[in-house]
Amino acid sequence: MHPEDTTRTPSTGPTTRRTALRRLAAGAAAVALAGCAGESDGDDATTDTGTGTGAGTGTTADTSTAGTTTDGTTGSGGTATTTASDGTATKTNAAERGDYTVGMYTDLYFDPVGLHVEPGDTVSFELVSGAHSATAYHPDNPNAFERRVPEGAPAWDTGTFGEKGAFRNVTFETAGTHDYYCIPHKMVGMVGRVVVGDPGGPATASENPDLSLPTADRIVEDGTVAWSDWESEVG
Ligand SMILES: [Cu+2]
Repeated sequence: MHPEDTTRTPSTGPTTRRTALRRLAAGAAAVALAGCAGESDGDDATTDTGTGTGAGTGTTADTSTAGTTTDGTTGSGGTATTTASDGTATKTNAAERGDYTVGMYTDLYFDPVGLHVEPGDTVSFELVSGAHSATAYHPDNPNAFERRVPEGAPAWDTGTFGEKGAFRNVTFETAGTHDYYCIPHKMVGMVGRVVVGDPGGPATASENPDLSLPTADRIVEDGTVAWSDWESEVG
């Protein structure tokens, strides 16, 4: 009873949240179910996301609790402040919140999933729930596999951290489109996009392999794309 889809390549075509979660399900169930769980299309009527399509309210509400951020705590694996040659810095446990905040959630998404900033702006990646990282698709980062940040952009990476309310700041100096992912959850589509100034670079030239993302042009036009809006569009 093995369908012939065991050799399907999940990297072809747009990756929706549904297929990403299906990948998670297949992985969690190990090989036993992989052969039967595999259709990548054909049952569009079902939405097997845990958050529900119509209930995306309040996803950013609890960022206001971030006053609990402490200066002294250190996350695992990300205790150093690194400054790349172009001046882009990834700071850890910065006391000051940046110009923008992106929340990281236990349901495995970044919110907003798309954000437009200007060169020199700082984005605070805040741990709302779970344990996550925000990590540039740069060959020097773990399991990035491909570059999806502009040439000259450093391998920015917050490291994985799990202190609720803590945040890590990333200052973006290099213009273009920056795709990033969560190291523990990349394979289930926990990825996001920051456009710095004008869109550009490899992330603009091809679809993200782990999750379909809002286009850079749309992000510039809208300023931010909320996860709840995007999830309801790409299902
Ligand atoms: Cu994560």
